[in-house]
Amino acid sequence: AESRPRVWVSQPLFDDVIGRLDEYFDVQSTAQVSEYAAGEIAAHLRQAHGAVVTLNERIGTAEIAGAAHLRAIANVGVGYNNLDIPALSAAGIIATNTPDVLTETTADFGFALLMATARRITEAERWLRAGQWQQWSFSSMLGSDLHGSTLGILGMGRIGQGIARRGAGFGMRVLYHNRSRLPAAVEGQCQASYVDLDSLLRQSDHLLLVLPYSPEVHHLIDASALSKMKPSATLVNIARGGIVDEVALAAALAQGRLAGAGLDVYEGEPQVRPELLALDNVVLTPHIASASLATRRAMVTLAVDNLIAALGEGPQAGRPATPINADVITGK
Ligand code: 8YV
Repeated sequence: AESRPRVWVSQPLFDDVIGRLDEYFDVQSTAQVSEYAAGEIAAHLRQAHGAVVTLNERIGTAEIAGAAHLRAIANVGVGYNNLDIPALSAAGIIATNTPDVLTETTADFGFALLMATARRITEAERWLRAGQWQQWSFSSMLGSDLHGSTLGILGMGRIGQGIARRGAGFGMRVLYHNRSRLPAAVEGQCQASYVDLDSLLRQSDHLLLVLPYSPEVHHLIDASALSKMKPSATLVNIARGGIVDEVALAAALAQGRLAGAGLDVYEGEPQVRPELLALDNVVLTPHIASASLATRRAMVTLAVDNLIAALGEGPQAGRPATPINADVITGK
């Protein structure tokens, strides 16, 4: 029989969803969560026509060197800072991501992290479990309110808008900053007002980071930005760790210049800085904002459909639903 295109799946995802690739391709997948060296990724890609990857796999010039057959990479995740898009485009490789399907789940989690941080839920639970609840005290574990406060959203894409709608529902005043201002109709739907970054930092009682990572926003939230925030404010990051200078953040939290932080993402994840681990006023979760069962399944489903289409198969042949570098497809 004629040999079929080969697909590499970098991590264990959902076997039944990944199994749909078998109809068209020879699939090589792994049963174990794997951490790959660059050379190992390159070796897998050299054999492959397509790949399904996660944020754990960094793919750039070195990884695609010698990947003569590679035509498509389906990233499971909306953020794609793990991919060097210019390098993939230059090599004629289509890249796709998984927007939309994770928007509401991720916005829900942003709010969960905000509430846990503002109301000190995990801190209070640690205290209780440690047997320190000897008597009820009127003045212990006092947090800050969401209702009536100002919610700041940095990055007003799909997830940011989902968070804005939730904020309005909680009776918060919603401010946002974004590379570009949203159309008035969209601002109206989200009940959110545009402000410059400086005003966002100064006015927010609760600041959520929901912007895509790029080198331009590396350490955007540094010591100087943190110094503009209210000492009573909380900061929540569900975007990418590199947006925040964690050393400056830990110092601000330790010195009472910021009330609390909720972090789902880290500069060196899965490593978390000891300075952060040592603090009580920070809620730390392991990059799980999109991690509901239904949404994680929907992400893999979209990635699989994208790959099938990008490799010219199935009902959408040649037209993956959510390409990152659509110019590769159209040849423009
Ligand atoms: C994913 C994410 O878990 O979508 C993103 O950008 O960070 C998460 O939803 C991750 O990308 C999986 O690869």
